[in-house]
Amino acid sequence: MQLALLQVNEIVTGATNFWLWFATGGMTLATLLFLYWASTGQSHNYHHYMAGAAITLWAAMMYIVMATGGGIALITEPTGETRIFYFARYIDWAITTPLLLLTLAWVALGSIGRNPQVVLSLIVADVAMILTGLVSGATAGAFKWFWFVVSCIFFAAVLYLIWGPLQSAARSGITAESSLFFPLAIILTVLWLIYPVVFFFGTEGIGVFSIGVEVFLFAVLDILAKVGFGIVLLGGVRRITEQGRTRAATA
Ligand code: RET
Repeated sequence: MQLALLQVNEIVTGATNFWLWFATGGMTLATLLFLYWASTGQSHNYHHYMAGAAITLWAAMMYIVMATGGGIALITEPTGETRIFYFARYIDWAITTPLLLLTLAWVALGSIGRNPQVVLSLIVADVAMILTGLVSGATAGAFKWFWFVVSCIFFAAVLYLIWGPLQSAARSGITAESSLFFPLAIILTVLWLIYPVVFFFGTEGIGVFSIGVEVFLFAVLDILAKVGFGIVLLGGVRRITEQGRTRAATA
């Protein structure tokens, strides 16, 4: 146990820590940017900006937890090997992924009230995906694969709801922002599909990647999936409002 703790200290103070602080900085800067956009943007876009800022703020807090050595559990595998498990990630994702889906649903539907069943199903399937993923990562031994498969099934349900009902709502063009749906849904789908791959090859899975590589990959993915996605969404919403205003002024 003592040895395991010493090893943990050594691993967590190297490049791993750099990437955890890097992500903290990226998320904090993005929060400031989104809040600035909220204060200078049109009030009817306020919910988009505030959701964007809430997502990056929550992620920044969870990254601080991890960068300061918290949010870790040591899992001892049946082989006797001990691995570090960053459960704080899942506290991040359990809050931020439903919010990301909510922003996509707003773009497609305008308001949740237009199709509350789809939004609720999306959020339930998504939270179930994250929580069963957490159980998978925290499980020692082969049974973790059972939870991995369950999590993937919930993920398939999330993708089905995005590309089924949300897509058809976006196609009918009920919202001014519906043209943003396709780029956003594609970015989201591509990036989100990489998460289970990193998990599979990482320390929770078959262990091809070291903890350092895994922390780096999740940091890059988290920044793209929250900050990159947020910039495309909020920049798009801003542009569409400007175009609407110019059109109104010249009409
Ligand atoms: C896990 C492992 C188990 C199987 C599946 C997973 C999917 C995770 C996803 C996470 C997305 C996170 C985002 C975070 C922040 O922006 C839990 C890795 C399917 C899709 C987008």
